[in-house]
Amino acid sequence: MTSKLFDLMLAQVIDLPEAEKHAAGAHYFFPEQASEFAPRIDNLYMAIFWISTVFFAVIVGLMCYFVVKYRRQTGVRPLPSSSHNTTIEILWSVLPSIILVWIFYEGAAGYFAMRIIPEGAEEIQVEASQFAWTFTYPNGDTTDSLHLVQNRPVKLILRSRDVLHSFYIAAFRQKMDVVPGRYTTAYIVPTRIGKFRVACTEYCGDGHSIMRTYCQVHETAEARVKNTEWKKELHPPSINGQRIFKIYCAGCHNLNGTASTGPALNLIWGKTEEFTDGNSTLVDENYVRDSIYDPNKQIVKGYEPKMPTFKGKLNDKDIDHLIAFVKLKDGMATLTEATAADKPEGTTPPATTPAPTTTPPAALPETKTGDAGDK
Ligand code: HEC
Ligand SMILES: [Cu+2]
Repeated sequence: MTSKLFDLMLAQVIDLPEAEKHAAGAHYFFPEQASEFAPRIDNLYMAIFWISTVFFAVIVGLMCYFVVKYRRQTGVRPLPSSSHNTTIEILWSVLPSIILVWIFYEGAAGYFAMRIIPEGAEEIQVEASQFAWTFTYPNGDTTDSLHLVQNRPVKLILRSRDVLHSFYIAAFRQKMDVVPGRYTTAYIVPTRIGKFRVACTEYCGDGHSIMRTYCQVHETAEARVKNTEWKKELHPPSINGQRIFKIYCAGCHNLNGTASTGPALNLIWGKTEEFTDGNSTLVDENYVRDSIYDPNKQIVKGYEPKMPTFKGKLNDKDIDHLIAFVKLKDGMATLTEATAADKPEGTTPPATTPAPTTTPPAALPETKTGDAGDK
């Protein structure tokens, strides 16, 4: 029993990707700095650490010194303590304020740099489940370890299949909750080639400690294509989304900019949508998901609450696919398998046997076109 436990612990240590062992650029507090944000975060951390250390030493040092120097002694009469010293009071208010404002500024600016994700970042879907990670790339292929390209910005779109997890790559200083029922996002610019450990940092069940994998950063996109074990997917998510759209949504939504029972879906991505209750929201992954599962929570201005919920009919994956389709905006109307396969990266070589275009999406029940809406 004990030896088994010991073996298990040993396995956890030995199992480390090689990067963690050589850890070039690692600091005695931190693992290697492998992303654009890492130096900034570490520098702020060290600055706060040293500011605290210096103040601690000065304050506690002086205190000890004074305790000894001004201890009660026979024959010495205590002086009345001075009630006021403007210079000192201004100094000890202004100086710490400047330091605190600087710490706040650095923290806020660093936070925004990580949260405001520039357009054009490669989008990778991350699915957490007890107790594994699945990564889906823009062409639909998946892997169970994360594969990135050096210096290429990535937007991770995370969701959970079951309970709360947390996605953590220490070498990138990136950590994000993965919450069931919604999407969260994280932004990474990997700067070093190598393998880095990925862990779940939210206790998620008895297999929590084995919920780990690695992230490999490749030198070029070509190297990534070649050196990664892909689980091939026949179609990119947008093509799957298009099929679901034709079956369930086309009865009420156009793709040519004109309103039908519902708004034209090619116009919505990235726009700020106004609702009948006077609120408004940016159309992002979570908004589209909510619109499909809980359509009557907020009604788009100018429309009636006629959309049925698709809870139970469409699963998380279907929603991912629909979102990929909606993101094409005006490309929605003209999407064909040929245009979808036209990936800049060419992460998948064209399938040798083209799929028959009539195959229904595997995740969906057999449904006749048009029976979803009741107009
Ligand atoms: C029975 C008709 C009907 C069907 C079927 C339908 N919708 Fe809707 N949808 C609407 C209406 C009406 C609205 C506007 C009112 C509202 O906000 O619910 C809407 C709103 C939306 C919105 C918000 C649009 C915006 O401008 O902010 C999205 C996204 C959406 N639908 C997606 C879908 C998807 C995806 C499907 C297929 C899975 C679908 N709808 C199926 C009628 C429908
Ligand atoms: Cu987990």
